[in-house]
Amino acid sequence: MRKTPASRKAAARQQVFDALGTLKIEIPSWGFADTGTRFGKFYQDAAAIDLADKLADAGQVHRLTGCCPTVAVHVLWDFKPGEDPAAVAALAARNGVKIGSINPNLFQDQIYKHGSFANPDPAVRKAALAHTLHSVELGKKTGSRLLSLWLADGINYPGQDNIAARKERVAECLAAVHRKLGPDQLLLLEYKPFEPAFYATDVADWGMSCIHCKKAGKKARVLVDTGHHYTAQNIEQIVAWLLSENMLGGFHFNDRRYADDDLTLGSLDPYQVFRIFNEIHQHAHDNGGRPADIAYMIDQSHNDKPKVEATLQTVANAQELWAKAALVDRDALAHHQKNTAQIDAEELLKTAFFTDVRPLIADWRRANKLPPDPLAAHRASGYEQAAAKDRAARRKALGITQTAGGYA
Ligand code: AFD
Ligand code: MN
Ligand code: MN
Repeated sequence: MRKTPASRKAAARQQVFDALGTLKIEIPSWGFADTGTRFGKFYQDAAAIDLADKLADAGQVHRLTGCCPTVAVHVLWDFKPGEDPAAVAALAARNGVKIGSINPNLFQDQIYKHGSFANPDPAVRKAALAHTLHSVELGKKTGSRLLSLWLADGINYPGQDNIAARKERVAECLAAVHRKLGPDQLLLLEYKPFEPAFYATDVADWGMSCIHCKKAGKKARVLVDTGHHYTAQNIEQIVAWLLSENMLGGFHFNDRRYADDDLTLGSLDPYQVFRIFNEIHQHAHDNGGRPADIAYMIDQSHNDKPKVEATLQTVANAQELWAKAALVDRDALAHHQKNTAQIDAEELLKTAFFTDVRPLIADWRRANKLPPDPLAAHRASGYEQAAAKDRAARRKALGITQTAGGYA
């Protein structure tokens, strides 16, 4: 039956509604606290001081967007020594959210100067493994499914260490972690081409992460941080390969211009994000409509933008590009691909990408009893001003003063 403009419009609306209903985006606790670059920090009165503030901010984002039910936590930045994980989970629940992925910290302690899992000193590897196993147990108590592991390990100079030996040290530790995972837990191994190491990072690309994950066991998957690629790299091709191998665990979303800049997702290159989401929708289409079991997590911490506003903006960007990618006519695309009609195929993607889905997203939000414009609703709520007043007063009472080098 010929499609009429009205039926096409109705179909697009349903596609967008269905797509938005499946997208859940995890927000990072560290996105709400003051942060900086190696050149310094610019403090914000409304920035979160402690985990309670971070969970309150996350609750505000989820209340306004309806699609951010979980919060990624950083073990050393969010949990005081001996803190009760069950109490943290209850605090999250009181803010309408849940604790999501657990991020061990294997890069700040002085012992990690020459790496953690890859360190030539067995005592350092033992300490790193102990912290990571503690993080696994913590995740079992917070009800977290994902252990999100980033190794900053690497060497800065040729000859500094035996590259293959470092690979085996990492593999041994990953296998030990994998053995301790709970029945429903997954280990996500993040890769990054450089920084803080500048000659050879131990888990530098998707291939290294994939090999480590396959060796570690069936509950290990690759974590793709969109900022962790060289400028020319085709990220959506990596995503298609990992999906095809059932090795894609999920994403850390951000955008970049030069390196791991942690800029707002879609702020520099929205078409790249659309192409990544297009591969995910294509994979679901090719697998009987079953969406891949992957985690969509934001990994941004803005030095300049207001924290909650920046998170709301990121979530809205992700929803918009996800909805656009859902509009690609997969049957027509397959037809053009079969006939190597490359211009028609490309134009099909561009038609979806240039479709303004914002009115449909606003309709979806209204249908789900959410504000049609979360950012405007946040600004009208007075949340930011109240948080700034409360937190500035608490910093003063705590004697926390902002200095050039950090809080004193
Ligand atoms: C830094 C690292 C990596 C990690 C994040 C949170 O580059 O992306 O996931 O910190 O620990 O951005
Ligand atoms: Mn990351
Ligand atoms: Mn990063």
